[in-house]
Amino acid sequence: SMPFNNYQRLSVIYAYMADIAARFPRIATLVTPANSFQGRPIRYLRISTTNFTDRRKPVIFLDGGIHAREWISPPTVIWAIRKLTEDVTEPDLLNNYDWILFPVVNPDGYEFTFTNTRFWRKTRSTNTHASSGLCPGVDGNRNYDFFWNTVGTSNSPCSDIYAGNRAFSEIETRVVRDILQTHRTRIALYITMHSFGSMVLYPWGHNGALSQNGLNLHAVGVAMAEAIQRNSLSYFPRYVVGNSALVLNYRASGAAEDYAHLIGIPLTYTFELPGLSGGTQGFNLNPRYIQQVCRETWAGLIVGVRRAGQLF
Ligand code: 0X9
Ligand code: ZN
Repeated sequence: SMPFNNYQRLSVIYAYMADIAARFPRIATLVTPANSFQGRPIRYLRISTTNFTDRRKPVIFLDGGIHAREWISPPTVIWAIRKLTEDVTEPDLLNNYDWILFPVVNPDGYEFTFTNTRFWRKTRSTNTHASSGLCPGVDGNRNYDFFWNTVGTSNSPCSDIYAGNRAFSEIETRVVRDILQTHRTRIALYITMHSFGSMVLYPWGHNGALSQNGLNLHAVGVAMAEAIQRNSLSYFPRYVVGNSALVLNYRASGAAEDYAHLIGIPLTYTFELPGLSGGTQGFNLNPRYIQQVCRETWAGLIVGVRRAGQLF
């Protein structure tokens, strides 16, 4: 089973997902919708006690690892896989919801942070811009078709917030888009896992305005953060809940949580998971805290999923 005492390479994560699909064939289905720019499988698990056929059931969609260096993100999604298969302590979450659990959206970038550059953020594509090869990579979280490349983005392929040469230039974001579109009317809750900052963020991130569903977004966000806090450690930062642009104090267009909300998903969030230091060291959360962050994040998810179900 999955070791949570350290950050794991993609091969270990994929082996765990394949093992779960093999051991729980009636519940878990491994899906490989495409290969990454560099040819790695892009992979997620569908978990359902009714084979995704009950259209009245809400879908919960969690993704991680779109930003390669944010290593604490994938384990929190993998933990959810564990809690819905190997270690079910909330059977209602398994039985009353269908799940899409996508731990590593950006496998090329993720592997690059192990083999080359620890603080790499973007994809590794080179075919979408002029200086191809010189400065690879697009910021996946600026690549969605939501006021694409209008604010908090860059046209320079060398920038860490390069938006790409068009919306959805990246196969990795197209795969997430296709999941969101396919299950648009059934996804009750979408959360994209990032680090760091201990924040629960919701739309709209390009201008700081609240959406029509702002009251529910805030109420469910606060409920999740309070549950996380109750299960956290005294020396972990307190979670802050609010609009993405206001809490972060910067505007950014083309983000996943905004796109998902735009197409009609009522509850969409970016979680900024904890980091215990500033600067890039915030991405280097000591592996001794992986389990702690996974446990407290799952506590928040339990609350969020049940609330999403009530609102659905
Ligand atoms: O800037 C981002 O993409 C996210 N922060 S991170 O440090 N993980 O890169 C925050 C995204 C917030 N959402 C919106 N701006 N809509
Ligand atoms: Zn991020």
